[in-house]
Amino acid sequence: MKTQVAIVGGGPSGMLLAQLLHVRGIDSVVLERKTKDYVLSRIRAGVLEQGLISLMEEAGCADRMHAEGFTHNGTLISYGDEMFRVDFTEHTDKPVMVYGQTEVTRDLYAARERAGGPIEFEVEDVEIHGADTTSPYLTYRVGTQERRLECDFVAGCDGFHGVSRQTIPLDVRREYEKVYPFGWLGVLSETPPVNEELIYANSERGFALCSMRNDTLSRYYIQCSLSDSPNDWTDAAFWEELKRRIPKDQADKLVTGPSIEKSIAPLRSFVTEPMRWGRLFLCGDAAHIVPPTGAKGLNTAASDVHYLYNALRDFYENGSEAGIDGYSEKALDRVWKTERFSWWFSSLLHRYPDQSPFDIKMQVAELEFLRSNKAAQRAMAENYVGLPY
Ligand code: RFL
Ligand code: PHB
Repeated sequence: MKTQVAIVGGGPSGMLLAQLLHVRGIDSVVLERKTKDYVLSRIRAGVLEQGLISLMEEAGCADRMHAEGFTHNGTLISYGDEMFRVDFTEHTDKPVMVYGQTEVTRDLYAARERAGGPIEFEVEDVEIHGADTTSPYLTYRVGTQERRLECDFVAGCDGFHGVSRQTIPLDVRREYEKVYPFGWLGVLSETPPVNEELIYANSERGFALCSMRNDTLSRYYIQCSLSDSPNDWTDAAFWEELKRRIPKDQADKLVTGPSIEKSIAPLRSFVTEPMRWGRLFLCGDAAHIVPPTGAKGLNTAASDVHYLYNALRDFYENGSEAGIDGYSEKALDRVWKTERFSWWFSSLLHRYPDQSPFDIKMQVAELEFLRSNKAAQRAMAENYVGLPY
């Protein structure tokens, strides 16, 4: 089999890239390790920046998002019983949209199917060959069948545990990592959200986040120990703990109910450099991870897709290699800025095991500064709604 762009990974990065390329008449084949049902059962991100919204529009996949997504003009931040709001539109003119990653991915799959674009599911043993030549190819297995895919370019959109990053030789790759000493326990429940905007809560018992998918579906998170398992937490224990971490007036109106999904995510900051090796380009979680505080993971994946899609267009439409040559540098420049914001916002809101009373005073002072200082709010809002591409 032969294609122009081989895409490893059918998560949101891979599917968005495939659909954008399709709109411009550039062929791709997507290879996905799991089944479609499995990919669409993962509950992850919930907040979309304008950049991703625009890319979904350009990909022709934005109708349901615009009909069902919710525009949010600000967010709430609490510490103890204090709560304040950062207004995005006042400071940046840009809102964000609440629309689940699961739905984004579902819309992209539907578009791919309508377009008849090839996707191979349940592929195993994917190997990328000749990425440092002008004629790379992939080998992989589906069941007992060995297959080969020849291509001009490989997009490594296979997430943090994929093969693409590992294909870049160790003497070329530099990795930067920070592992946080806690995780997030997340619960999805068919209950109305406690508040119409998200609440990021710093409490002496640890961080909590009140988020949502729509008027009847809520998503809540609490900071937990890395040694916890979701089964250690009954629904009752989860609700009890959440209520203790958010302001009392919010806790009093929280509607609880059975969880329909419960999972624990570790928190990590990670970047690999460079994001390009020859004709292999890394996109999204394959190249970088942020802690979810600030909702930057999916959105940063989308900005990579933007740079790569435009670089490939420039190559196929104008014969220019400038975009592909500049891809890694451009993408990394924005990646490091979102790494900084996610790290800062995580540091502001979580309890750390080795935190001293002085460190806690610093968190409170920073929260009070943010509460009262318009310039600080503006900096926060600019990062939250998404830095320009
Ligand atoms: P994904 O989604 O991991 O998709 C990679 C795909 O590649 C497949 N794959 C392979 N396929 C073929 N061969 C192989 N060898 C393969 N190895 C892997 C996998 O099966 C998978 O389908 O990466 P992608 O596309 O780069 O997308 C990144 C986002 O999923 C991620 O950044 C976000 O979910 C992070 N994130 C959030 N981001 C936001 O922007 N806003 C949020 O509100 C937000 N909340 C979150 C989050 C992530 C969370 N977890 C669980 C880590 C909340 C949570 C709890
Ligand atoms: C979510 O709704 O899943 C969500 C929202 C905001 C975040 C992280 C996760 O910062």
